[in-house]
Amino acid sequence: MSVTFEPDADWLDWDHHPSRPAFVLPPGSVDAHCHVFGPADVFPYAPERRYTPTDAPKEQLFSLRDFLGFERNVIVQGTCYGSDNSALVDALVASNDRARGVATITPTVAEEELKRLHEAGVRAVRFNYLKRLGDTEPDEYYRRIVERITPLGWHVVVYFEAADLAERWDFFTSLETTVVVDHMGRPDVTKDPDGPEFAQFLRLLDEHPNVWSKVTCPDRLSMTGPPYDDVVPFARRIVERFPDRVLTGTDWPHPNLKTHMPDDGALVDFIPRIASTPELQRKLLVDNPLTLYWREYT
Ligand code: 0GY
Repeated sequence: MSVTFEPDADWLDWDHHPSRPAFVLPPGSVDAHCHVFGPADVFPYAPERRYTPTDAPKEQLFSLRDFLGFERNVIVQGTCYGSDNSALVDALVASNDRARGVATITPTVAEEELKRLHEAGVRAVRFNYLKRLGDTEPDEYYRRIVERITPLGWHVVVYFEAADLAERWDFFTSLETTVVVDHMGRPDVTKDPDGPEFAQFLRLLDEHPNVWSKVTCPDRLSMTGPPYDDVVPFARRIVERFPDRVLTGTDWPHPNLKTHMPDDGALVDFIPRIASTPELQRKLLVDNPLTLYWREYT
């Protein structure tokens, strides 16, 4: 029996006509945070999902990659798929080695399945701590997953709100794998980038050389809207202080946005505002993602 999926009534669809960016991405640039959704009739969403998106299939992702001037993608399993990584694996396999993946798994995942994910190009797992996206499990649950992935050389991606960092600090800092934080730990950008809240996040990276940050999603964090001036000082501080531990990406197709849908071309033009020299840009867009996701090329 096939199930049909209606996108949420307030769902904002992705921009089918992005502008061509003025910034020319350096050769080998990686869009290190994006998703694939659907087609829903081929890759059905998880019953426990918190949202139902519009289709955003791999063909569209790859054509956006080419249009914007990226060469590769890191595709992150969306929470609407739970731990069914089928759409992700399908996209990785179709990418001709030009995409790697961040999966969601459970501690009891079969060894064969882990092997299949690795062969398809998965190199990390993601732990989501945003309550609006799903239930959070006890630390022990995530530790069991870490035990499963460590032999494969995978790393951990964590997604949390700034207000939750203090509570999660001990767990995050106990991890021995590389730990990549999504979207700068979602700072409140109305606060002072030199104030105590953001200082706590900077301290996480200062004290723990295995912690990296994505400087993604100005559109999610901004209170002022495009061109996201209020996010620049936060992202810039991270890029300048930790140039070898930062990643960026489009976040296409931008799930769960409520105020506006960003223009992916404008998001590319945001990059030179936070990485102001060719060297910082090369590290952010090429060297760092290759180190984490295409280690064999570096
Ligand atoms: C993002 C952010 C969000 C959603 C997801 O997996 C997801 O469902 O990542 C969000 O709603 O903030 O990184 O795409």
